[in-house]
Amino acid sequence: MKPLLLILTKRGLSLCRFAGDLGRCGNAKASLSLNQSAWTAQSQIRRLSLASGQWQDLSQKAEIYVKENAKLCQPDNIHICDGSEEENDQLLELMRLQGTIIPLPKYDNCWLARTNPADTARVESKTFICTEKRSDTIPTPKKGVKGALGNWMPPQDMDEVVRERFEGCMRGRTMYVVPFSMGPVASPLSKIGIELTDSPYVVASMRIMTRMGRPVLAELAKGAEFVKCLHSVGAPQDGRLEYPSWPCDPQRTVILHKPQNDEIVSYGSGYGGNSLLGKKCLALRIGSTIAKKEGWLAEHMLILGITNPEGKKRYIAAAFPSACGKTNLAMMTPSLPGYKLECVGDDIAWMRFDSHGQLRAINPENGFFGVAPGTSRASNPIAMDTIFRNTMFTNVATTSDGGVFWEGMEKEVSPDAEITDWRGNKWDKSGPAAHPNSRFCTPAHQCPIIDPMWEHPEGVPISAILFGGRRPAGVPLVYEARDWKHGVFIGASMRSESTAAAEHKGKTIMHDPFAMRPFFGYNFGHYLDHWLSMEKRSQSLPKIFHVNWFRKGSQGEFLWPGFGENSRVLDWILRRLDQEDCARDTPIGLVPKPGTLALGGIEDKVDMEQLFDLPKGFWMEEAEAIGRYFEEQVGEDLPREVARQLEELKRRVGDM
Ligand code: OXD
Ligand code: MN
Repeated sequence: MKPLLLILTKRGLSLCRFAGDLGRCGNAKASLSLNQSAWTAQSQIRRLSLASGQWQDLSQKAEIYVKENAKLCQPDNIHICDGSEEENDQLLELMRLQGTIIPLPKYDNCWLARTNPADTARVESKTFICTEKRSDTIPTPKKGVKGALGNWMPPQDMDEVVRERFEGCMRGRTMYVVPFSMGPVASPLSKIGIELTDSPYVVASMRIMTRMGRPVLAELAKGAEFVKCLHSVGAPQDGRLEYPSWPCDPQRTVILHKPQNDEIVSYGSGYGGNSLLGKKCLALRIGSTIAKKEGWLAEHMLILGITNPEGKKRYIAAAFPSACGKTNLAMMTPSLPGYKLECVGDDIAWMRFDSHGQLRAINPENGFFGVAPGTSRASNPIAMDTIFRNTMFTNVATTSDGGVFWEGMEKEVSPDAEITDWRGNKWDKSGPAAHPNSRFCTPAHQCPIIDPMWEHPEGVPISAILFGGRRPAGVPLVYEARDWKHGVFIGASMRSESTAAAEHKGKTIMHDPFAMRPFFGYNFGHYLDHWLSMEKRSQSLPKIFHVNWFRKGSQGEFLWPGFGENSRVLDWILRRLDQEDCARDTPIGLVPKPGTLALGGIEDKVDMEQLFDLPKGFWMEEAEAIGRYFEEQVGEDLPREVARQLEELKRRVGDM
């Protein structure tokens, strides 16, 4: 019989068999609670023993997957997660004892995790797609140019990388088996995954971000296919954990995807984008390869519903690069009277045409993993009403009254409160209090404006698609694509100022086509073909627009107030969907005719001329930069139609 541990959870005393995890952690207090060597010896004998759940809970295929990987990783225990509240309480308590999380007593069931400072973002340079042929994964860049559209690894190298890192990597730890569904359980648009992980933080976060546990086990028992997701936070080769409460192995971190087998393997990082494998890895990288095969779209897009003052409701999907305000737009409070906005999702959209040719979207996620800094009552009051219950915060700062703090919350904390920075030190103001990529991980159903259709198994009908980014110069507030092909070109040409969501340093304008550059599961040229092919699937394609809330004036000031005022732009877009004659043609697309953007009340604050100015020099350079990017990065894989669109743009700009 395994040693049992009594753990005090918010539901009282509870029995726990997670002792192995406590043994592995460096928290002296926790380590005292068991005799580690006795435990390890015992675990050698009981390899593959279940600490929680039963083998019958898994389908035969799932059981084989778990056992094969348990043999490889050699955990002390296996725990099949049922997703219950009791299980969650025990995991939270375990993490509290390990020092991985601390409670935030100001709120209800909210926690803060502080990571190893070397593990705070997605690591794009260590993220690979494994296919036999390189050209299935990435276009061939021009000679002498480094490819920037993903990384490729041949399958045999992947096997070696996995063996090197995973053999015995879970010794002294529990392997959690996390059955999860991306999308409502049993929806025809949803996909199931099983994540094997040695991180209780990942389990607790997956419970928020996905539908996890019993209902998914029931689907598996019916024989449902699943995406295989193996994750370990790992440990450095010398075994020494610099931050025992946040084990990881930044030197050897690697995130691998094998689309041929619907398989994901992630080692060395506990940070969400690298470790919550349902999100970027499944829903976007593997998702996009499945979508290509099955004829649909897996996209880095928010989904919102907007009802105009006449009561007509439409749904819009929008692709912006990471940390460019997707969550803010998805939860926007419209400043225009009579408008109502509801949120379906803030990061990912799975979209397919139904039998009537209507594009329909689901949000495959179950929670929001939002960037905290910049979120405030002023910028996103709805998010602030969502996140102070049942939330896992990561790398935010704390206040002496038991709450959280980040840049943007200055007016929302007591002036007497002392602030502890994201590393756990008294904040000396020499750097940011919260890490710029600090996050909240919070259940979507808590959002006060969650759309009544957000879990509808068939998805919501999409009428418009928006592309956008942070463009301080040259790019107008809004413009409309001439048609679908032009819209695909606009998506392919997207550029944006870099942000803190990934490991980039400094601010530069980066190409980020479709906001998918870090998330393509296959060759971007083939992805463009796939988008172009959608034209064959429907007579009533959504209209495509480009928006830019971030244009700046000569003094560096934003020219557009943004946030709730963006409803004025959505209003114009909806009127375009209703065929209103409120657009005029320009070389880059259709922009609002003078006087047609609803500016009532803010006329004095915005300079429409500057906002919609199209400097010829800028657009010549922009077209050149896009052309160079296509030539250097996409080469022969660039669809002819996209090249033609670029030539058209150059011609029109040349005639300006
Ligand atoms: C995210 C990202 O975490 O895009 O959503 O980086
Ligand atoms: Mn994202």
